[in-house]
Amino acid sequence: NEKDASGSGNEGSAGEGSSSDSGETITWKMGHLSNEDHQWHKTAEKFAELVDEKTDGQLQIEIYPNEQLGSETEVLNGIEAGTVDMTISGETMANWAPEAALMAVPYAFKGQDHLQKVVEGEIGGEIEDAIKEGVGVTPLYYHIRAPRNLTSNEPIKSPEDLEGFKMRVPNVPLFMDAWEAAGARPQVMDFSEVFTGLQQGVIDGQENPVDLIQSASFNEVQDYVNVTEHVYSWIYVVVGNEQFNALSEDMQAAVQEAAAEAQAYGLELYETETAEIEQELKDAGMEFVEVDQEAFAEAMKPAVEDSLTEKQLELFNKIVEA
Ligand code: 2Q2
Repeated sequence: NEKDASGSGNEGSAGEGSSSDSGETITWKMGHLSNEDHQWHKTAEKFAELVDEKTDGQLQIEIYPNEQLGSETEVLNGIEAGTVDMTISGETMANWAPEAALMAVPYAFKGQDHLQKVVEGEIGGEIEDAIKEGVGVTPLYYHIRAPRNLTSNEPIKSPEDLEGFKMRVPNVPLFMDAWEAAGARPQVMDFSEVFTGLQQGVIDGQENPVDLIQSASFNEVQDYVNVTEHVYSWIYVVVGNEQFNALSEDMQAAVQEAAAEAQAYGLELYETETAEIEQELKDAGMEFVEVDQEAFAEAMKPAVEDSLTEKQLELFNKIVEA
């Protein structure tokens, strides 16, 4: 956790200052981890277009895919330092806002409908507030995500098959705990390093939704998608609070309008593309393996309960009951 409390200003930011009424152009730099063909990138491009239109060109958004501006954690730190303005982030933000862990608790959501109800409801609002305060960024819109699945070069059907299995997880403490409890040997690694890690045998596997498996070409170095569906989650597109608050009210409204439209566009892509991606991964030679999901859920449960603080557990129970 590299982020400290020293709130540096917006100096040196890609955003060229706060005088948004003077007709000056402001530029926001956005760094994220997927490739250019991924739904997050295409949606971000749509968002940039809409923002350009709705602000008469006064706010420009430059998008850098593939962790070109650094890992998810580095970019979050960069937003605070003012060297970058926007990113796409979810449960990694739990390192600054514990409530964000609830976005991706293993086996907490019963599926997409349950998830959507939570995001759109009171609990989602609570998590957004916590992110604003703890991370210093404002969620603009979100993407629903396909469930996370474990990839490997040997089929993994139950937790017993995880013995000695070295795997990568993102910078999310709960994921470390959950996979350790299930019997694997997890380690934190930046997304852009995972392909090489798999190729060189530093790790045996990783876990992600099908779209990111495709985005990072993991099919070239992994044979199996074990359908653990251990995490249903969503992810936010965020901008630094300072950058957002520096805009005039009109421009803020324009950004929010663009964000709502981008979100609808992203959902459409998610709904049309997810099954296609699964088929493309199969065509590329990946085998989808049915697993004992109950056994994984059971194995991870104690870690989930131990790892969550009392406050997080409260929110967790609200989610389960939603
Ligand atoms: O595996 C990853 O790196 C991505 O799926 C995401 O970054 C991950 O879900 C979280 O770190 C999101 O905050």
